[in-house]
Amino acid sequence: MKNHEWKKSVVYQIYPKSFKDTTGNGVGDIRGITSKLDYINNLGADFIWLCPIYKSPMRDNGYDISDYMAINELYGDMDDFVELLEEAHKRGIKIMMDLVLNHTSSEHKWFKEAKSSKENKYRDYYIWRDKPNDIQSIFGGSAWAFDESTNQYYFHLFDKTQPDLNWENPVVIKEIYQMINFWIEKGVDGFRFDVIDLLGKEIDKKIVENGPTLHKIIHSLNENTFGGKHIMTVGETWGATIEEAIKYSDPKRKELNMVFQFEHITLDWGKYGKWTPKKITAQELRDVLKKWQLGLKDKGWNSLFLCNHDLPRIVSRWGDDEKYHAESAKMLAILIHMQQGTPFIYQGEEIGMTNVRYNELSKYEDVEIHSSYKDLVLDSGKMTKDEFMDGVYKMGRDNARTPMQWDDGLNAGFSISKNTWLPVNPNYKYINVANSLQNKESIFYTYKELIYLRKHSCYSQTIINGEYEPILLEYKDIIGYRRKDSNYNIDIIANFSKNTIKVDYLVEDKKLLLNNYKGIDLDEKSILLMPFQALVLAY
Ligand code: TEU
Repeated sequence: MKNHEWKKSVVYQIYPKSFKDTTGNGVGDIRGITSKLDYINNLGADFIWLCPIYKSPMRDNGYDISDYMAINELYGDMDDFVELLEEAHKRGIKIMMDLVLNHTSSEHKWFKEAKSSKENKYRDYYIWRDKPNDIQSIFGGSAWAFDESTNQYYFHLFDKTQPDLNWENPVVIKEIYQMINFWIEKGVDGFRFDVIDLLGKEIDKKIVENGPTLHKIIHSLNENTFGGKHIMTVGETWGATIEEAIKYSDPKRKELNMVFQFEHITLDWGKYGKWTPKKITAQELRDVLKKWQLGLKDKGWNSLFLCNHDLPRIVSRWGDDEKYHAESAKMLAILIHMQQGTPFIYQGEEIGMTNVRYNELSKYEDVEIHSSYKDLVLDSGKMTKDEFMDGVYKMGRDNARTPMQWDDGLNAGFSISKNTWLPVNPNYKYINVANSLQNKESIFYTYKELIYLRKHSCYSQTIINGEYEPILLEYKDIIGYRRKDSNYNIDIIANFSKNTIKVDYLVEDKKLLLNNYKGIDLDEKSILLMPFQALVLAY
């Protein structure tokens, strides 16, 4: 994208299956998204990241694509998509597609052909070996599946119904260019590239992430498709270091506009990764945020997020979804959004949607939950079922995928169907959009204000381009930082705990831009921060 426009954008992520159902089948759809564009416009986001809407057997809810150039019938058709694009554009909202280039569905024509015989012209679109090595699937178990009819193993880093494409095959790469250009011609405005860091892998050497050909592949993608066009690009990178992130996002290298990296959000992963979470401290989080803010300064570009469709709800995770629901949700929003980078808001985050708890494993839909259960509980016995369920409640992906809570009516206003594909979180009776819009003190209006400050206020330049400097380092539960340029200083002070903390800080005549409590308890030299209190002061 030109003119550094990605630096000014705020993205709203939509998981179509759970956003809004207009047909009454219990599953969200494209027309549902179109019907809610005014809501997104009201919030102030100017980009939508649309999770995959392509034809798919939906084993991984669209991250298993069986035709990159067709719309999933569950969600509608190409006319619906074009209408969504036009209606979004009318409102100044752009649409970013989610592209899964690492793998397809095993239902994709390419894979069906590839599997039919070793001589088939599509065979080399995928990765086949006579003997598997010990690379593990990200969803648990071996990354190799045996194909009986051709007597070889194919490689799949995710589910076995998601075979990895062979990025060493130039014909595959050409097909992908054509497909991306098809969407560019349709008028889309951006791409989020799923697990982009896996494309340059060298399987026989067991190199999976950040392989030797990765940046060459991305640079060529840029040159042959979106480069020089009005397209925003984001790369999902689980294993990026600062150095890697700069490679992706330094504009001079002509790769992508920004990375979407997870170092801060995996800080609380424990022995068995996400399934055994541990408590995060303010210091750990502050250090990682600081590392990325300073590390990418003037060299690369980061996205700012706490939630997405793969992560639990942040208010339940790092806040307190009962006693301090609104306070902690607002504090987390302020903490993340006032940094340098492009903010991403995941549907429902702006109203403080929380984790869900179904009492049966069978009620969960997510493929990752079930394959990890098989791996960690049934096959290896590393965890007991109870321990695993605890992990699911805290960290499972379905926490983020429950239907969007629009109002306190049937199925939270998501659908008129008797059953929704995933049960609605019972707290929709009070946590819902209608309530949030009515209550001027709601979490929604904090997000709205954060977007307004970034995009339209006199502090815009300071928030987008200003320097970053950590402050108040002597307080172990406080995360504080200053943004500054020649016009303004903006101090962000967040209490990342349930304790009340006295902080030596002079408020004087600084302008209070945001406060998630009604007032500030202060004297001449200090402020008394309430549990999860967050302040933004400018001067
Ligand atoms: O996610 C990549 C990914 O690695 C996640 O599966 C992640 O490891 C996991 O959720 C954390 O426990 C992307 C998509 O965002 C995800 O929805 C897909 O399932 C995955 O790729 C496969 O396409």
